Amino acid sequence: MKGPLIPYHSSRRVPTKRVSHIVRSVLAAVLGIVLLAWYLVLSSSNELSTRVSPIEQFRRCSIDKYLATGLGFLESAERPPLEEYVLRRDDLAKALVREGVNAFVLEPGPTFSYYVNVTQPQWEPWEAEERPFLLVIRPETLSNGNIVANTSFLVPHFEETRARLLGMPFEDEIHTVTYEEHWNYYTTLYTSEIWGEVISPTLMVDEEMRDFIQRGLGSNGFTVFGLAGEVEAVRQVKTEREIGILKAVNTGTVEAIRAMRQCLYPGVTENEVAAVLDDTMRAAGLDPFFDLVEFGKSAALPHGGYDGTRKLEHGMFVLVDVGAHLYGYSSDVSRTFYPPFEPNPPPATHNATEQLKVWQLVLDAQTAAVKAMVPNGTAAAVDIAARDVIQAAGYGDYFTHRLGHSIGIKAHESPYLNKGNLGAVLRPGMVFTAEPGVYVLNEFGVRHEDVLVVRKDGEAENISGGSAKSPWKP
Ligand SMILES: *[C@@H]1O[C@H](CO)[C@@H](O)[C@H](O)[C@H]1NC(C)=O
Ligand SMILES: *[C@@H]1O[C@H](CO)[C@@H](O)[C@H](O)[C@H]1NC(C)=O
Ligand SMILES: *[C@@H]1O[C@H](CO)[C@@H](O)[C@H](O)[C@H]1NC(C)=O
Ligand SMILES: *[C@@H]1O[C@H](CO)[C@@H](O)[C@H](O)[C@H]1NC(C)=O
Ligand SMILES: CC(=O)N[C@H]1CO[C@H](CO)[C@@H](O)[C@@H]1O
Repeated sequence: MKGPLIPYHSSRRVPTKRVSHIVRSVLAAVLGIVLLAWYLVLSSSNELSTRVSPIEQFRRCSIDKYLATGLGFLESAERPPLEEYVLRRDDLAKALVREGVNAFVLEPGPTFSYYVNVTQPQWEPWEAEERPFLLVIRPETLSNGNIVANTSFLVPHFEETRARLLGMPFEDEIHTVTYEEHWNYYTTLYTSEIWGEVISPTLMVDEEMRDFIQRGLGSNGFTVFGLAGEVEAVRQVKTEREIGILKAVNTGTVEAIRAMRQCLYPGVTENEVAAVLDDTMRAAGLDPFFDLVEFGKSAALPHGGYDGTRKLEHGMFVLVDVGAHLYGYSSDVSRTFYPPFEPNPPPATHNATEQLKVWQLVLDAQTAAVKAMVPNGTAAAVDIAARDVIQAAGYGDYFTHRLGHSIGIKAHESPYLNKGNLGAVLRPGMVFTAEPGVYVLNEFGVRHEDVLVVRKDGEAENISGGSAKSPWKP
């Protein structure tokens, strides 16, 4: 068919047939290029996926297994609302009345964050400040007889606005007592109107209050007492909201270990396992802050000491002790187990008889400790219950540390479970780790660490995902 000619300029006259031919060639070329590019991309990504390093496969496997649990443990956690902070301060006010002191005074740190939700780095992003920023909580008896907290802050004048901008959990504006830098700020606090009729106020200070501030208060009219009794007990006894967060973060940490374990392979190093375990926890929004991974004889040192380059081999126990944060609360759990490639039972060449015996012994000791974790029992009795089991089996000298500690905002909080702590009496709502261990130098180490809540009736409640079942089911 003869198409119309392009009129007007002869040099531009090209027959349609030729046009469509050119278009077709161009299209074919473009298509060819696209196909080639597509092929190249596909083949290079194939090549990439076959080139994924063992460590990267390990990481993906661990995170996938963790996510496959559905992360249901997160459901028990919610950020403490404003009412929770009001409740904590009012409980403190009642404790101050019982202890007969006029105020509790503290500076930024974990206890400060417990009462007013500001962490030390939030107030002091560079370093601990030499200018005191003090939280002063006084009990006040209302006309109906209720005792509530009345809170003030001692703050440098130029920092007053910054203190208000912290948005601390109070129903009303915060009350401040301000000082200029050339003043004696202890006298400023002493002469402030907050003491009303009280002539010579008595203060209880937090255990983390720095010495120069304690002495400053003590030599400027106040009588200063160290943290003790009912005041200390306020933060030791956890609310159900706190227990909900502790349960989520501790169960989530154990579940991460369980997921990671299924992906272990011979030759991986301790440091690589720690990095993958950290990434696994991050996949659930947990924020790891320590991670101890020890293979074989590394685990004979309870807090590590080797450089983390030992490679995983058949017949080795893996000991993991790890902690993470969620909503400002800590986890701290340990598991000792075999990698998935260790046959059950292990072959005779793996010399596992003693390891297996000790694994069960440490679990029995943990179970005995949990049974002793009852209201009105002592911290010492819990430690002794576990220690007796290990001693009776002839391993007493190999259980070289205390049984455990309380846990909350900090991983290690008072009361501490050691056999000398006869003065600390357990109360419902206290949360403890139970972490007996046996360490045979240059051979191996075993530790099982769970987190438990002392309950009013019955056995302490495991809030770390249930205790270990076997070296293959940690
Ligand atoms: C406590 O602080 C956190 C982090 O800054 C914040 O997300 C949360 O809303 C605060 N809680 C209250 C009750 O103000
Ligand atoms: C807190 O104490 C101050 C000083 O004694 C007083 O003026 C104020 O009314 C008290 N606040 C409350 C809410 O009771
Ligand atoms: C087997 O393990 C024990 C400790 O559990 C150790 O004393 C012994 O030397 C080991 N034997 C061999 C052959 O490795
Ligand atoms: C613990 O001791 C207190 C005070 O002595 C007592 O009131 C309470 O009933 C005791 N609780 C248990 C569970 O024994
Ligand atoms: C649910 C569960 O497994 N609870 C356990 C928590 O850990 C302690 C200590 O081993 C056990 O005694 C509980 O049975």
